[in-house]
Amino acid sequence: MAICADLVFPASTSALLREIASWDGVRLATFAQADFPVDVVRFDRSASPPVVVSRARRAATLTAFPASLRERALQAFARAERPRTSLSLARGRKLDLTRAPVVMGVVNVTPDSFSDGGRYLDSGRAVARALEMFEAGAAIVDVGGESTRPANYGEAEAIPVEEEISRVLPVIEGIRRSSDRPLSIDTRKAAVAREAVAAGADLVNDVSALRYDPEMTAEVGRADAGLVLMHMKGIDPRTMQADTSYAHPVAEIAAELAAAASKALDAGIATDRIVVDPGLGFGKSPEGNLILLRHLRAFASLGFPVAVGASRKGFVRRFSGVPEDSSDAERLPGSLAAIAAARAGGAAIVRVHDVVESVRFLKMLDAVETPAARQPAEALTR
Ligand code: HH2
Repeated sequence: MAICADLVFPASTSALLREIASWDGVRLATFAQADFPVDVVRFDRSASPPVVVSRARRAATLTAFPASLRERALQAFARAERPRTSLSLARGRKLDLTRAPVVMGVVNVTPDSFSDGGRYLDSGRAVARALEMFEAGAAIVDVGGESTRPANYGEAEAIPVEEEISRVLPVIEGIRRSSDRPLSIDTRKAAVAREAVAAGADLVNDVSALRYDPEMTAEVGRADAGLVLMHMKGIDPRTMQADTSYAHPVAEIAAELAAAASKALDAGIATDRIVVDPGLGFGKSPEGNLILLRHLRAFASLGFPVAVGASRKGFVRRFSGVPEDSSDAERLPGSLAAIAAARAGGAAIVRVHDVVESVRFLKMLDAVETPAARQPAEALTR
């Protein structure tokens, strides 16, 4: 089954529309301030120009288009607006997404991850860290045994599959002795995914979107696990930053994610098990990451929940104005700002290192946006 990559880009200001126009050649001159907010529907593999629709007058505007375009646009709107209330995981479990975005805590059992490398190589410490994250409000914890950092942090060491398994397995088993909360395994390798799911992982987070290991698709299908398809330019983190140019950043990345999702569906992985992730920092320029965050909403048109990982990444450091050798604490304000952007763009999952702070940050945003009548009484009297 082919997933359609026609995308709806909501544009609430003329500056946003101008940015979209710079990729697509939308004729801006035809738009007055009164037309905002608008939606731009960009048709994948289509010679026709993008369709720009005033949101307030959507139905009337669409009837003016030829039937074939109207039908595709309506389907893209329907996919973009479809509520995603849960994600199906292994063993019949579910990740509740009704209060999205939920927090995915990161535990890297590696000596060399760019931000927490070496801290949780000891399995006891990694287990304790994961349990602390659940305690602090993480909905899921992502355990990884291989660094996929870009080369500017020093080339990540390619590690044999046995080594990766020996790092993550005791951690997953250790967590499972104390908790049955949702667990994810961050790996590109089918053998690691198999062992991790057998030990209790519920979701496979593949940063190569099924392109690194030819066995991975069948493995996830067999395991009936959830699957995060993350976009990376190429399949090698060591060279992914060599060329970060895209003809149309959002559309190109979305088309590759659509192809990966089609491959998963063809292998029998159900729609309600799949999450897509634009892969911030994985073959993206600093500005490219901002474009992806700014237009994140468009990825919802693929019809799956969207995950975003900006935590402590290089572009966050750069744009929040902290030095290259900055501490975790110095990177935190930028990481929280990226969470706010991901939330505004409809993200279902935010992948973070600082769970306590991220959960509190999201709680505060929720409180501000929740009318008093719907706030818990306890919060109102404090
Ligand atoms: N980022 C990293 C690793 N895995 N998975 C998803 N779905 N999305 C991401 O953005 C993502 C990811 C890189 O961060 P980290 O795990 O902290 O670093 P390293 O790869 O050096 O271990």
